[in-house]
Amino acid sequence: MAKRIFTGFKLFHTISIICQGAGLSISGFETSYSGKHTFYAAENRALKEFGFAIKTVRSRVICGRECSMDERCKSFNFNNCNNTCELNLVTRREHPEDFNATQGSVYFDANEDTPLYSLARLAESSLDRNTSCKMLLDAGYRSSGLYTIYPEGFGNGGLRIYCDMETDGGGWIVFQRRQDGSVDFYRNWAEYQSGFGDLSGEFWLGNDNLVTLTFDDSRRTWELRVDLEDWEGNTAWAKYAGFQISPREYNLNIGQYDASSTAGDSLLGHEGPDHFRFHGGRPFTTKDRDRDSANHNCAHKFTGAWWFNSCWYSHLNGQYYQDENANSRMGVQWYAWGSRYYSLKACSMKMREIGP
Ligand SMILES: [Ca+2]
Repeated sequence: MAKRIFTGFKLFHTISIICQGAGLSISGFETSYSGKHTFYAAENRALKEFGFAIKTVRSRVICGRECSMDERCKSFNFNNCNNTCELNLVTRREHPEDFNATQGSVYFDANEDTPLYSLARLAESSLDRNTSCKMLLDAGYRSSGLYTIYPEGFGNGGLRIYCDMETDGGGWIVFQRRQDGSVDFYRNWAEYQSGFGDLSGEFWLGNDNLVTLTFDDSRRTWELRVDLEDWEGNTAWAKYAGFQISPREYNLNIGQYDASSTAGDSLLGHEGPDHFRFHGGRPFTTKDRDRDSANHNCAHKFTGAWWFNSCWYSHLNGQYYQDENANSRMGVQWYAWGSRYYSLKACSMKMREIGP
């Protein structure tokens, strides 16, 4: 591939803030010159490193015509400030790592999904101060892994997190993971409060962090997703429309269960004889702090920690076994998946920002 043929452009580094708001509302336009082309726009974006021609033109429409006249041109960047038109050899889908947030630039190609990647407003500071995995994803980061985010309440150091950028559209902050039993989850209140484990492996992000993310910043709302895997390699998931952990007792506040989920609902609960085992609204219980509704301590009895009721329909912080631990209630459990006692091979819990 002809990668990085032309790397001399420094054009977009000098755009001033004056250009803000200059974006037009066109999200797609047609230009015809030896055939018909339709281009779709992503505002405040540019594909870097693959330009093969640059010129100054009167408008984005002219720039589109220039692109459609040259068969090498697969996409282009138009700069609202100085009317420069940069023609590219590739598209953002081929090189997502070079598709960057760029103030005042508009990126065009023939893909009708492209307008979804527009950045409506782009404060200078937000370029490297994203506050969630969803914002990182929208800014062009497509690889799952470790990132630092800067949400309100975490100060200049930010919060180190693992972003899942692949599952269900990506943009998820992972806050719990089990996969091999390498980390002990039978821990006390203070440890669950601050978090423990290894963000790249097994871990709990920490109840105080969950409160700061979901409760303290009331402008933001979150959805919750749980991913499960059994010992035969089957997977399932469950999703909830809301997710918030409240301060002090760390109650689990969750919204509606997504009926298209494959794992069944083992959190929110329902009317009926089993309602006392569900978790919606319940405070958190650890071996040294009993907030469950049983006359004993459920965390102690099941060697874990959870939003126990009396006691559980799920217990993803239960003791890890190297097999399904058949027919036992001990283990990493999600009862609704097949309505059975079964200790899972792997699971993760993640949250994603909803809305703008
Ligand atoms: Ca109790």
